[in-house]
Amino acid sequence: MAIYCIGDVQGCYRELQKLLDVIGPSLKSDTLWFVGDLVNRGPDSLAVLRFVKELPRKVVVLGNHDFHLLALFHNIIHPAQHTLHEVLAAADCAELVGWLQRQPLLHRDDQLGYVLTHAGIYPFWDIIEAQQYAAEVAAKLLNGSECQALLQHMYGDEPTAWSDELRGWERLRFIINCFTRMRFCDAAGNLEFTCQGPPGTQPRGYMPWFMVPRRKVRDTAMKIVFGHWAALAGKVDATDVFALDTGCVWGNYLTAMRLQDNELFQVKC
Ligand SMILES: [Mn+2]
Repeated sequence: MAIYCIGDVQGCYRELQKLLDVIGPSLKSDTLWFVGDLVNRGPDSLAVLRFVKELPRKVVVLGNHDFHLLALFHNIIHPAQHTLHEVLAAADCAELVGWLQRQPLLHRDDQLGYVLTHAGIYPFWDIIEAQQYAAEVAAKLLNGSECQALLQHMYGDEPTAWSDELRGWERLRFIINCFTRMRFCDAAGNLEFTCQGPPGTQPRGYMPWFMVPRRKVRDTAMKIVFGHWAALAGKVDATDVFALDTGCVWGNYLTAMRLQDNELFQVKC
């Protein structure tokens, strides 16, 4: 009854199947966790969605590309080009998107001592706060008209820092940005969204979110598994966070980690 946590799949269905061949999990008794960004950019988002949705034992958290699919489906955005046409044209699209929309932004397993989110946990939130804020967004996604409005208002980089006073769309936008887009943060809690490179390429004063001094969820019994940041290539200077996006969609690797012993499994794109 192992738990395998799998990095950003982004429509790379073939690599996902190869990875499962390498791991050899029992899909009936082992559990698969996905760090989010199941879809977009890769060649077969539809097959990934259908496969993961039907898994008997899985946990999925939402990533920015999953939100992108929700926004496309709900006619919020109309980009000139995107890679989700096949999903949107599928006969079971509404069912797949409806399922995706019911997935959380954070999953916590106390027994194993892991918390799963797409981009990480904002360094100035403790685990209780993080869970509460993730739940605020999830509640909106579950409600038809509020979901529509949320998707309309979620785009943007502002506000850059958290405040308990934040209300309305600003509050929810910041929460979504933390859980799905965060990489660099400064000591005052401002997020920086323009830099997508590895540590060292960010503007002065910023650091990876997991290196912020006095990060609240740190060195506790709760370790953080996340994806989103392919440029890290799985490397972090911290013993309590695990970066699983190894850039499969960019021609690199799809990675899984067995949570019980931190053993890594990888397949090349
Ligand atoms: Mn992402």
